[in-house]
Amino acid sequence: MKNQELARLLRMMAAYLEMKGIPFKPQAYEKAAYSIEALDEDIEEFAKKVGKEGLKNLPGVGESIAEKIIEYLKTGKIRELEELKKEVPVDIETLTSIEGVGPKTVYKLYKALGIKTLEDLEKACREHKIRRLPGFGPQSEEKILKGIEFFKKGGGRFILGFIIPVVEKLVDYLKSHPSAKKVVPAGSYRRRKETVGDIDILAISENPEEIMEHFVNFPEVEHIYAKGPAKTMVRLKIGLDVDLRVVEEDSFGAALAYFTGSKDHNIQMREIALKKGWKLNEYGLFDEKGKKIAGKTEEEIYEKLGLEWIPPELRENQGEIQLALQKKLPKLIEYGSLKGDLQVQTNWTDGGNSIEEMAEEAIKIGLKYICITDHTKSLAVTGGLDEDKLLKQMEYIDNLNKKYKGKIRILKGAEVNIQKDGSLDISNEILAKLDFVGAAIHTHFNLPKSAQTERLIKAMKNPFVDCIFHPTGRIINKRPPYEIDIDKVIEEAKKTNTILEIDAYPDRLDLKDEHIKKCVEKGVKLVIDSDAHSFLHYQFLDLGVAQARRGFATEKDILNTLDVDEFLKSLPKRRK
Ligand code: DGT
Ligand code: CA
Ligand code: CA
Ligand code: ZN
Repeated sequence: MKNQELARLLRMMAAYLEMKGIPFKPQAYEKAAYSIEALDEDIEEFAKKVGKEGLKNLPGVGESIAEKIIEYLKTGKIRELEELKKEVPVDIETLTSIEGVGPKTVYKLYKALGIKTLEDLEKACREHKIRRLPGFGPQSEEKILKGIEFFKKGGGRFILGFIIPVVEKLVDYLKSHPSAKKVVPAGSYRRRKETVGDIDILAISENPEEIMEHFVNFPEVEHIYAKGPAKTMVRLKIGLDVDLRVVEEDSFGAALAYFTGSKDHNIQMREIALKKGWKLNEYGLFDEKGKKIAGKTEEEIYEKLGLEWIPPELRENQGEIQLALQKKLPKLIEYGSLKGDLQVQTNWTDGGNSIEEMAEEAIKIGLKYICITDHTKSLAVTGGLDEDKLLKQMEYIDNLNKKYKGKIRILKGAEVNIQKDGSLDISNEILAKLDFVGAAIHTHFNLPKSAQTERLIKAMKNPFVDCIFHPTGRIINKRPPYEIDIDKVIEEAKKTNTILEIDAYPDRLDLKDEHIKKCVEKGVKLVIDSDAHSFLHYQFLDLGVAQARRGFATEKDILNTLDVDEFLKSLPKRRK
């Protein structure tokens, strides 16, 4: 599947165009990259089916980008990009992954110091060459170094939501082999961890050699590390490693439990077996005489050990084993159980689709309500709405609701920007007219911890703020969370009856699992939103559900499992 690779190239195009100071085009390339990444079918098949004109229906894709997509699918390259690369031969992708380093900075550094790679950049920082450049200083040099360290710590882990399509495709491909009896991904992928190191797949097959041969012939395989009938290891073109193991039917459950992990969970499980004088490994559960007493299914292993079966998302040794022993595991929120989405951007600001398009797709996938939450005026880069435009949008939505009556309810909302001092950039008088208000931090990420915490708390104290969006502000593999005292924030959310969001966008997943767990324990209400900037992004909602499950959340913790009227009534501090 070429989606991921193409998205990469389009992002590089965006970066080069931004470097050259070309207006608007970079944003279009970014949007197009997002669309293709989120497309749940192979771009090659999709392009064949819909043709150039059809490609233009994807958010961000116009005539010229559609042509480049077709060029890439034909030749594997984008000529214009090749030329740009020749002109400024830098590792634009890696360099711009560093927080605080944009394409224009990359260009300046290349011109002034010949910096082409991450190594060059790090060396120049350490030799204090950056601080001497005009427009830079010791502070920006420090910041770049910090960014490099953060980037390196991410250490080549892949963001779950971005690799799901290719893994699903691989699993389907393996299942299509006539000798495949069962094919199940295990490891961190099955636990739905926000990032994965590699993919571990288990299979049952009467003909291991044949299925391994089939595996290495998967078109996305780039390199074969090792190939044998029991285990084969490859690297995919996107850089992701995949292990396939063929195991006996009789020990499939034991293997699945073992390779699902986590390692810490496994160690605890083995301890429980040992205490009974038994043995647990990837082949089965064995009693004191060495007789196998379970192994075919995971369920029977947990049962024989006296535990409830534990959903994979919980297997991180975070208290799940004790609860399972007491048969007190929570009934986790189910996939597909969200009825609404409370954070949806549209082309009134930086989204790729109209309100109507967002509504119609929501209807198609079975949502009962969406809340339109465009950015507000102080976030100028997104074309944020001012009071007048918000009022206009409200009126517009009121009319649309007549059209969509019985199909979907569109709620009036906003993603209000929290300013440096914790005040909002839209007056309370206007906020009072909205159905639902989310507030979020998008600037001044570097305040000291106490000031940042106070800033967020001040916003929560506003009686018109229903929810804090993406409360910690992190971007996985790119930007660490801003410094806040999260326990204090959660406590204050409880006190002020403010909802906290689980933003399901793959590189946000913010709140993260451990914070969600704290909210659940404290009774702080949560919502799960896609943060959609395109109609294709609703599919991320289930990633948010996965994160919520990892945080022990049940249906009652997540307010958008309610019907719209119930939801509105439940808003903890609504002033009606
Ligand atoms: P990843 O790939 O870094 O995202 O994380 P995992 O959890 O997929 O880890 P991975 O791929 O190294 O191994 C897959 C599973 O195999 C892991 O979750 C638990 C099991 N496993 C691996 N090494 C050990 C070990 O030394 N002891 C035990 N008990 N289990 C292990
Ligand atoms: Ca793994
Ligand atoms: Ca592995
Ligand atoms: Zn935002």
